[in-house]
This record gives sequence, structure tokens and C-alpha cells, in this order.
Amino acid sequence: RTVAPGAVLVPDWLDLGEQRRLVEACRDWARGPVPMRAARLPTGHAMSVQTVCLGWHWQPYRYSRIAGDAGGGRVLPVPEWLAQLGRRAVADAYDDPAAGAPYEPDAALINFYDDAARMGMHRDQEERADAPVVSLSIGDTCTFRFGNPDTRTKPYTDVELQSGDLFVFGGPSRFAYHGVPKVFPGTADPDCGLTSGRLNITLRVTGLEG
Ligand code: MD3
Ligand code: FE
Repeated sequence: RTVAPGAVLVPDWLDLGEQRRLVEACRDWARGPVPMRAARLPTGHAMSVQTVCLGWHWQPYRYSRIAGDAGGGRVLPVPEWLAQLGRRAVADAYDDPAAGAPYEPDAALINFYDDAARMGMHRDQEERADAPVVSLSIGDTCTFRFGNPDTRTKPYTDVELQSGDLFVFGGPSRFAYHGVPKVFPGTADPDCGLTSGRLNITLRVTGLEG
């Protein structure tokens, strides 16, 4: 399950009940106070993925508490049950209970992919902390491309992520390039709570204040 140093995949980590509960929570968060939207890149192009955030509002390439590009509302906090799920995820992925300080994510990004959505190769470097990123996948299977810290290009490893899979990215993998080149329509378990598309929830420690 270790894909690279610090990058650990735990297939089928969420049961179907937990997946449905998360999908329901995401539906609530997507309604507001900051509605789910396709973030706009500095080029002016909208991303094909739609995103709603908790704790901190992410825009390419900064975090804020106020969603200036999505109605100006204030982001909801990361609920304690979600932070707790993140702690269980890190503990299960790195079966070293003594490792590091307690995991306290202060931001969650929820990405929704329709059949045509993709995410280009990028690094997550708006955070000012090196704590791991916890990634939960629900719905259709995708190809996840895990690269290297130095270049957007090869070498990379393609991994299929399925509904219920957990992936934790810490240590030397935390600032590696990664992306989602393809989603496979119609591949989700009908009982996961999503009838089409793919949801990805990431938990992060931003290291930001205020
Ligand atoms: C590796 N999301 O939100 S999750 C993102 O499936 C993002 O929606 C993808 O990339 C998605 O930024 C990939 C896996 C992931 C997330 C964050 C990472 C891998 C990561 C941060 C550092 C290294
Ligand atoms: Fe990312």
C-alpha cells in the first residue's frame, strides 16, 4: 500500500454507510453559505472540477476566510467529526501510533468531478505546514497520477482510486506533483450515495492564522 515514501493507499477504507454519510454532508456544504463552484485560474479559465471548502476557502493560489469569488460568504468550520475521521485515517495509514503531533486539519476541500472533469498536474503548496494530506474518494473510479517533487512530467505512477479508498500523503510525498487525468463514468457502487461522478475530500493543515 506504500506507493512512494510517505504516500500510503488504503483501499476500501470507508464502508458504504460512511460513504453515504459523507456524500450527504457534502450536499449540505455545497449549498452554502459558500456554494460549490468551479474555481477560476489566473488565466481566466474555469477549472472543470467544482469545489467547496471548509475552514479556509481555497482559490488558485491562496487561502482566505471569505469566499471573494463565490458570493462573499464566510466558510463553514471543519466539523469535529471530520477532523476525527482524519486522525483515524492518518493512524491507519501510518501504523506508527507514536508518529508526530496529533493531526488537526483546519481545512477541507471537497472536489466534485463530472464525467468530463480532470485535474492537471500540480503541487499543493499554499499550505504553510508539512502535515500530511488525507484524501477520501467516493463515487466513480479515477486514474490518479502521482508524480515527483521536481517536475510536472515523468516519472509518475498511475493508480486507480475507487469509492471508499483512503490515500495519505505525508513526508517526502507531501509536495509531489499529482493530478487526475481521467474519471470512469458508471463505475461507482450504486450504494455509495452518488449516482454519477466522483467526490474527493482532502483534509489539510494550512499552518495559517487569523
Ligand atoms: C499529494 N485533488 O484537491 S486527491 C487537490 O482527487 C487534489 O480531487 C485530487 O489534488 C482529487 O489538490 C487528488 C489526492 C491528493 C491530494 C492532495 C495532495 C494528493 C496529494 C497533496 C500533496 C500530495
Ligand atoms: Fe492537489
